[in-house]
Amino acid sequence: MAETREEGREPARAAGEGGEHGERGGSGDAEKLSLYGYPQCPFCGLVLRTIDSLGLEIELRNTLAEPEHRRDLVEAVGRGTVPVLRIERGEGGVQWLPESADIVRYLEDRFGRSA
Ligand SMILES: N[C@@H](CCC(=O)N[C@@H](CS)C(=O)NCC(=O)O)C(=O)O
Repeated sequence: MAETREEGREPARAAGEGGEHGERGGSGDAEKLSLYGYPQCPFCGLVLRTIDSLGLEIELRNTLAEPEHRRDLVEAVGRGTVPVLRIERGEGGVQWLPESADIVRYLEDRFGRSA
């Protein structure tokens, strides 16, 4: 599993607010997910296909087209390599998950049919 970064606590927000993916699966722990990357990146493509096949709606924060998204990513993770999944938990913690294979595994474990 790739190293992940935890931010300090942030105010909790309702699942689904702002068009990002919200809670699914009935676990009760609302999460807001956003993907930092861009469609032309093959590793991002792997993640985007997984998102599609699982029928999820996760906001893509395009780090190529939107400099502020790349700036936020570098600030949080220390580098601009994508994809990175930003997981904002209902209780206020934020986790940044890099590495396409780890992101795919996380999404399949969390939202796959057997989840
Ligand atoms: N092992 C990484 C590789 C990711 C990767 O190489 N991403 C490229 C774009 S496809 C990138 O961000 N390169 C620019 C950089 O590393 O700053 C993964 O599977 O996610």
